[in-house]
Amino acid sequence: MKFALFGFPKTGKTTLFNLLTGAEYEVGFHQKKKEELHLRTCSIPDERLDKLAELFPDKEKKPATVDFIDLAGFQPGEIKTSSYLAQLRLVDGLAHVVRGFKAEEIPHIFPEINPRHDISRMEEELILADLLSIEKRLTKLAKELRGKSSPLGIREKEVLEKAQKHLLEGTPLREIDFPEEEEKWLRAFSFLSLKPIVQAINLDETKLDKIDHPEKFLPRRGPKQGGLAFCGKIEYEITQLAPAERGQFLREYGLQEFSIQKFLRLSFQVLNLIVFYTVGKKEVKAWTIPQNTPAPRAAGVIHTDMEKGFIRAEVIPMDILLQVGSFSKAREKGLIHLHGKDYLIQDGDVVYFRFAN
Ligand SMILES: Nc1nc2c(ncn2[C@@H]2O[C@H](COP(=O)(O)OP(=O)(O)O)[C@@H](O)[C@H]2O)c(=O)[nH]1
Ligand SMILES: [Mg+2]
Repeated sequence: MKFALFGFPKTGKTTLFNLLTGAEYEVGFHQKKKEELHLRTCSIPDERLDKLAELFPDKEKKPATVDFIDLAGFQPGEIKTSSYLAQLRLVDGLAHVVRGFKAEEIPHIFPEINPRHDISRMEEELILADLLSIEKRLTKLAKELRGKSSPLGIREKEVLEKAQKHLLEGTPLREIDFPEEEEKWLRAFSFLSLKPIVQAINLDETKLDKIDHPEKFLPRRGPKQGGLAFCGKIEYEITQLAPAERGQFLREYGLQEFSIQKFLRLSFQVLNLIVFYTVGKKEVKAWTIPQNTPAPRAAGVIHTDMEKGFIRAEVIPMDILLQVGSFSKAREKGLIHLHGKDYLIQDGDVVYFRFAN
């Protein structure tokens, strides 16, 4: 799973990146080259994995991970430039960092501090980038289709025109319930407004009472989208304390959680993710996949060969395995089930994939 932190300049992108990943990049500093980015991989804390790993003390515990990238800020109208587009297209989810704090010495690009306005403005940017991609592709398609009969080309044109219509009405593609066949066409273009998005609002320290109600700052609500409010300044101060003291200070500010905890929960929601587990020769591992992933595709997350040569999946739900305490007991009791290629992996499944090389 990979998320890009992006947004207008001086909104707290690098501040949030540091809070989420434990990195210590300099903030308030303008990345000079647009291509320059920060990248960090974080382990996802997982109590079920901890329990599973206790059953296999000689194996290494490998949590699922999330990659974060932190991009340079961009001015309105700038997102279309290729260096941003290429980076944003690569990720599974977008995290729009939104300016909610006031500070005279840190000018904001818009006259007011208004998260709703800035979120709408950013949606327009994503929509505009997608419209440009569609226009380009339609122009090329028109040439390709001239004088030829290509059912696939015609279908592509229809799907793109449908998407274009929604975009022209100002609707991000993630809000449209496309049939699977159309969504497949669209996914191939990595449209920005189709990607799940978290809007992370960097609140003023005077607005801490709003931190549990990020939805108040969202101009629209929809699927594959969610809000998170944080206060970069205060959370940064807390991270400067000794680890043992941090929880207490967080609560003294009336805060329940660190941003990473909220972010991970929200990212699972907007990407519609579940976790499955594998127990290999040396490692006990957690993997994230979208809900309703068929077994072969889940195997492909581990290795493409396992997807190609998929034979069957041996599956036991985690809570049952923990109850009986070992694979051999589970096998004796007939609790491990064999599933074929149509089986949809469930959250908490412990899976052994049989495959042919
Ligand atoms: N007052 C205040 N300043 C902040 C907050 N979050 C970030 N800043 C400051 O805003 C400036 C820009 O932050 P940075 O994380 O580099 O923003 P970026 O340009 O979006 O990456 C820095 O000087 C930060 O210290 C906040 O919650 N409150
Ligand atoms: Mg930055």
